[in-house]
Amino acid sequence: MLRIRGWRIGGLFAGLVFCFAAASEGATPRLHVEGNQIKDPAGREVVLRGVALIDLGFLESWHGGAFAMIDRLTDQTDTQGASPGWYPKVLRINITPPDAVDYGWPHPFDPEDDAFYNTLLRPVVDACKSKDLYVIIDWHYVANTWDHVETTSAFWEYMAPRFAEDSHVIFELFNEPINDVHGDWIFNSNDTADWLSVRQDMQTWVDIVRAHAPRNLILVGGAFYSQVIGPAATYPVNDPIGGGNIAYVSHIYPGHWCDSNWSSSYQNQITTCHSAHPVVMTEWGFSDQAGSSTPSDLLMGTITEYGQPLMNFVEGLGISHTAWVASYNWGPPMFWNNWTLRCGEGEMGCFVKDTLYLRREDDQPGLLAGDFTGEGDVNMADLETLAAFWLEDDCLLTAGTDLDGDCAVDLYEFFEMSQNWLR
Ligand SMILES: [Ca+2]
Ligand SMILES: [Ca+2]
Ligand SMILES: [Ca+2]
Repeated sequence: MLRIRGWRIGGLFAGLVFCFAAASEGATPRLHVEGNQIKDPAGREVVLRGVALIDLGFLESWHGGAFAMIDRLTDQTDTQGASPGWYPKVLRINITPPDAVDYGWPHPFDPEDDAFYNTLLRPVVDACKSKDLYVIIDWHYVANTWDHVETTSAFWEYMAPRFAEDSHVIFELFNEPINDVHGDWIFNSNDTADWLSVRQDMQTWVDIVRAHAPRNLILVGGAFYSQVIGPAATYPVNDPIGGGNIAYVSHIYPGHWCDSNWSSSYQNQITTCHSAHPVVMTEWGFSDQAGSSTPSDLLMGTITEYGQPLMNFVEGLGISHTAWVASYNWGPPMFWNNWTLRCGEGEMGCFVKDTLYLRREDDQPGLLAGDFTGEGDVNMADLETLAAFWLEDDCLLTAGTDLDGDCAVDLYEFFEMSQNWLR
């Protein structure tokens, strides 16, 4: 009788151990800003690397499906290119505002209707969590911020409370502001005025987010399609509750990087901002056939001229990045229309996959000692886990809780946990 009971208890505990072990491996703890770096709860510098998706509703209904795409981009048996599998750490989810497209796309966001959230966005965000991925929720306007204050405020009023408890969710407030206030392009004395007009509206949205979600990392785009971010070094957005967990967004394409007259000016915007704040490059990408899918040479580039030197530049600064875009007909595309990767000197698909693989173990977030539940915090839930295994010394049972490899959960683990209590 006792043995049977012991078995049952053992089975129950073994199940718990599996649960905790899985949580520990799925390490997407909360990230925060210190100086110009993004850090994990233990204070380690973090660089997130990944891929940007097209509009979520479009992807789900017209582009092969969102979950199929997530599976494709995390397939560790995909041997295309020079790498044995996919290793992104972040996916950027484009949510295109309904009023930004001149005809309806499927699954539009509507603050009065929870269908988009319940049936698509929340399941996708949870699927990413289960795959150990951070998610950037990208409100994807390409516009003057002042034309879209109301809809953008409504979006963040809706999203911030719903994802406040998700340690793996990052908010990108407004993809590409334009805000060329004086109509004089950029790299002149009015750059600051352009940025300050962006900042005014970004401040509105930061304040909204922080009223509901005090701890999620926020990404703020710059003026002129997220290329003018230098003035943010001197005139940052204010975090109304302190903490300042705000990074600035840069988008750099071949037309910027390879422009012999202006390349250094674009780079200066990044290095100037980065001297004070973290920068995240949420879009970069290229194809030497870009002209066939887009009307502009902005996207025309190669690995040698653009892809590799750009990656060297951002990695040298510790800038996180997501490649645009996981598609076959949004550009520049990573795929052919049979979902094989575009590869070679003039294509980005294999280059992105191989870059993610090479860097897969660099600058990765980890858990705090004592965060047995893997959420990024050390609190009552972890104490309950510790108590459940207290003085247990069976290695099989304590695998997710024992910190010093002696199989026992005892004062050592209690002390380690107490050092990080409520961090
Ligand atoms: Ca201007
Ligand atoms: Ca925890
Ligand atoms: Ca131990």
